[in-house]
Amino acid sequence: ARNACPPPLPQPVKIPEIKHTKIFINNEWHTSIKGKKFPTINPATGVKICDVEEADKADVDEAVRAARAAGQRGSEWRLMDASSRGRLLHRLADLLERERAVLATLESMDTGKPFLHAFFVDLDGSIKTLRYYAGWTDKIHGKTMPVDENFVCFTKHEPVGVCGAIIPWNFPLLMFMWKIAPALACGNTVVIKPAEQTPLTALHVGAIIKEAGFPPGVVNIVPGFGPTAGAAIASHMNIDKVAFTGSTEVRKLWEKAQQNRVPQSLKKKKYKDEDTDELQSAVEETQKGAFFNQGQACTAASRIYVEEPVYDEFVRLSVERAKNIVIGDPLEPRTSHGPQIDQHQFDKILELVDSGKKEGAMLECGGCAVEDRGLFIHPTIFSDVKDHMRIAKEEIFGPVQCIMKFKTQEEVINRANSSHYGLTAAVFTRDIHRAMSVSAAMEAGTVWVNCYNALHAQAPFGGYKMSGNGREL
Ligand code: TXE
Repeated sequence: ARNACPPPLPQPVKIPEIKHTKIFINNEWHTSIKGKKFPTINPATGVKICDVEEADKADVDEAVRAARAAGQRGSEWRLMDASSRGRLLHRLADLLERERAVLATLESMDTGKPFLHAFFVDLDGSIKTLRYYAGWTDKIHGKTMPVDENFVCFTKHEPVGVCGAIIPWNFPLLMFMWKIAPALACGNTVVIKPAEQTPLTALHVGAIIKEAGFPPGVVNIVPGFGPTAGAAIASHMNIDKVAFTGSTEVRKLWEKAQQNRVPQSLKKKKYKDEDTDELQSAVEETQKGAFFNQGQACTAASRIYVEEPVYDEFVRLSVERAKNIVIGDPLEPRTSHGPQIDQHQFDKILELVDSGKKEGAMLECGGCAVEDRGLFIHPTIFSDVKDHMRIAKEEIFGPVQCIMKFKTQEEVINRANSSHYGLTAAVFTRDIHRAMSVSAAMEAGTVWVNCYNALHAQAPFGGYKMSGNGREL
């Protein structure tokens, strides 16, 4: 008989001292040229984890020089067989698997996200992204074209060159892999800046990039702040392409980048919902979509439209479920809800929650911070939300679900689309015609049907309108 015991849950590891806190250039660790450091804080406790070397423009210049040299014609990286590039990416994935518990622990400490989420979602996605792109390296083909007259004509895909990347704090490791894996698969070199709130997993990966055997300068990691290191990447004349994930405000950066013809991708959020007999499943999926990662997700299901006849029941079930969410120490396996990333985001979220109360939305649960617990916010549900309210229009980026009512399909399509954003949407229904017609009408880069946040390394990701240029993956 088979042993019915489930495998034991993975456990966080004890990390007595953070090993990698410096700038990573040319497979070596550097102190910052200006001699500056910045602290990284555990948002669950408010306690400093360690200081990290702070990269600024001069350090970015060094990193770009290293990346440029590593990608030169005749360099080890450029001469490497495409299939060998794939083997290196697989080797990096192997090492991520080996370091999985360490990386998930670091990610949990640095972001406040529950350890098991980090272990199963962030690490799984990171490893799969690497393996997917590892398989692409020798399958990037050009075309042959039957041009007129007696010629043979073909196209050949070449690396773009030095790719700059600027990433946010909500999925630090996963965003790191979304940026470097496709760039490396195509033979580019990279200068990447993790978010100032969350540099630790990126730097740990620096060490294993070296161990995996990537030549020096292929990946360079410059921890630092947006207006300094980030701006230096965005406007660098020796960087050929920039990928950015973050706020719309920093799109100023995009305009700058465009001046030196740099294509890039940005993203944001939006959401809608519909009638279903599987009400409970719709409640669960939408709520996971809203509260996952403490609502700090560009795909967050923050606006939910429910058809009138099932509205009250949907709200009731959502509140019941929200009240069972376990808030606590992110390193505890039972915890499913941790703190927000920092004071700034915490204040922004509570300010928006207050605006919801003032504008007359009905607060069903939550709506405040967890007493005596620093940056923790109770999962919050508003019903009777109107489209003109700030909570329905602005990106809250926190654990807040806004539930609205609708009558007709045409109406809900128009209302869902009346947003400047358009990253993801979802439709919940048993009616296949509805699923097809509503999803086709949604102005969103991804539309899920009867599920939410089903993201895969094999499918593209990106938005309509203000939610991005280009596609990732
Ligand atoms: O983002 P920033 P913040 C949204 C979310 C959140 C808001 C603000 O609504 O509440 O943005 O978050 C770098 N030149 N998202 O302030 O500032 C910065 O160092 C170059 C959605 O944290 O955009 C970091 O590495 N770079 C998002 C990255 O940009 C600059 C995830 C993101 O930080 C820069 C995060 C500059 N002038 C926030 N200024 C998503 N799409 O998932 C900052 N940066």
